[in-house]
Amino acid sequence: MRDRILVFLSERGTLADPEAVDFLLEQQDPLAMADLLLQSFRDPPLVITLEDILHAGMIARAAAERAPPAPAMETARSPPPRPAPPPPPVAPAAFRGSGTCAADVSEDIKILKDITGRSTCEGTIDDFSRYFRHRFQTLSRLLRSRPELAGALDVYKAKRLTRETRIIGIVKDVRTTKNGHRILELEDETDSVSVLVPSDSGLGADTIVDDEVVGVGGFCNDRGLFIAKSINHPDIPVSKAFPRTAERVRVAFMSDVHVGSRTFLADRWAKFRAWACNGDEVGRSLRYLVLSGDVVDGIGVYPRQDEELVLDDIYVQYEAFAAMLGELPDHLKVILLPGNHDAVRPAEPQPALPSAIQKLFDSNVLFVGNPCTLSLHGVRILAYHGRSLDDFVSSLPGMTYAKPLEAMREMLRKRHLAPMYGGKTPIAPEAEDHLIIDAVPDIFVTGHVHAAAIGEHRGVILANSSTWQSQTSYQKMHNIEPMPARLPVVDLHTGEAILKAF
Ligand code: D5M
Ligand code: FE
Ligand code: ZN
Repeated sequence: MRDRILVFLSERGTLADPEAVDFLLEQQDPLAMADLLLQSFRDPPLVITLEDILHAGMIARAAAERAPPAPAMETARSPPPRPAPPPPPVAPAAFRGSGTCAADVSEDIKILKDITGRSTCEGTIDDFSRYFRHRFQTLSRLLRSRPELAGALDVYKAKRLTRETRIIGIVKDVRTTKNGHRILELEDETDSVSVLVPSDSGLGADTIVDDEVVGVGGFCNDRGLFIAKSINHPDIPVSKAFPRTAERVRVAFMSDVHVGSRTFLADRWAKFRAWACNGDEVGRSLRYLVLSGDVVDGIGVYPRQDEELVLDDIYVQYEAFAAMLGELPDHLKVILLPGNHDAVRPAEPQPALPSAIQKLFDSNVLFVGNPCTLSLHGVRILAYHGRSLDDFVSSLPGMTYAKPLEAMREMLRKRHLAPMYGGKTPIAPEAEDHLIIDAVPDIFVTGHVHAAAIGEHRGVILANSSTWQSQTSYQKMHNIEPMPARLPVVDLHTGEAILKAF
């Protein structure tokens, strides 16, 4: 059946990634579902992802809700309207096999990378130049290890040659000319050069943002302009396999609980608590809960926030959240990182919450910084609140708050969580750039945008971890539609991911 689906799609000019095919295979009639799915796209993507399927389901549902009731009788001449395709289910809601009882499995957590206790920066000019030097050196080393960029030259040298060469640099500026060509200002430690990415070069779809490190192949023309023929991002070079754990326990990802806000969804949380305490086999197999920031709404985070708070004391907010976590089963280990609403410096990397707040919680909660790389039974998890998603959405056409996985894929391609400096994401110029994705994670999770999605990029499982807050007045003003009370859960044995709704 897998082959039949692939042939069916390729005959219609598209492909599907393995997760999307798995999803279709789980449906009652996979080919009919694939057909409906293709009908739902105005422009089918080159490769259909699981996220595309979930998105198509949401659109179909919204359209069905908006559709006027069907007329009682059709006139003889008008053809009957085509029935709207039934929406595919929102996401796989169940694992294929059953899990181990979490209470029987001992904890295995290693913190692999975290700024907490190691911050050195004071924000001086020296700090900034050292920070960017570290970013350039680390990512250019990664790029240089790719066969496409072997023998890359210094910019100073490449500018003085007319033959084809390869260079690596940090993008200081990117702009589009009125003819649709793009011009990058590329800089390394020796010199800088203007790079022309011609509109007809086939590189039009390549996403380039300020301050990322890229490799470019091409040649310098007689006016000193470097004409690009190829562009390389560090990316995840080859699709990787998931490292199976011996025990079949699961990890859930949550963020943006926003306790203290009027819009916190207490009823949905109660459903989650009931499920975690005496729910199904997935609930019983849940060993870890990674909380990726914005656990409380905070104080003074945005103008006139006090009008939207029911708890206006930061300690009372954390106390309330600590009590909520205290009601979850003892065998559920919580790993908590801060977000932009939490009581710690907003500049990233953010250290763990201060001890005055930590002591409000019981010992089942492990406090880490944002971002944090940790290992659970050998499975490497990169958790990041996701503030830079704002910068991706505001600077790249095609990126939306509803589809955060696209921006997350760009982060992996650029091997950086927040490449754009000086946007909405405040960055502290630490001695090392902690926002570089140096080791390849097995699971990459973000929150912040209050969406809910699971997907994949070159073998890395992606998740965006929803929210427990309904639409705020700010989000209403900006047309941001949240997807609250969803819980991505990943099986650490198989790497399967599901999205549970409450
Ligand atoms: O962010 C929740 C969502 O709302 C996220 O998609 C960003 C958006 N948001 C919130 N405040 C702002 C501002 N000031 N600018 C741009 N986008 C914003 P949260 O961090 O939970 O408030
Ligand atoms: Fe949030
Ligand atoms: Zn946030």
